[in-house]
Amino acid sequence: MANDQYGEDTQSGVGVKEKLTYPSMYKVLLLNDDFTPMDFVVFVLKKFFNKTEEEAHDIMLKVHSEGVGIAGIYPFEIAEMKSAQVNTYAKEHEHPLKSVIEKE
Ligand code: TYC
Repeated sequence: MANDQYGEDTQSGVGVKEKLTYPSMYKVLLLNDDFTPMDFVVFVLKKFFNKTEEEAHDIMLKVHSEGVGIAGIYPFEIAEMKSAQVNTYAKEHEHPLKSVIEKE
């Protein structure tokens, strides 16, 4: 075995096809409903998706008028966690706000 200056094996990888892929990304979507207060949706977008007041307000209005909108786009585990956090938080506050994830 031949090692380079970093102690890495430089020989036995011969013939092994190296393939690096990027993680698939998932959209975290917010769904409209008739009852969740607009201020609560804006608060959620700031709290869980690090949006500014203005960004959060724009997204909330888009969801309100079009039925669905993108809160953020993340690798699967992160998207799943944020979506679950929103659903748990909304439930705790007795609002019907729902989030789902969708492969980009
Ligand atoms: N439609 C709600 C209302 O009129 C506001 C709202 C916006 C609810 C976005 C959910 O994801 C949502 N109070």
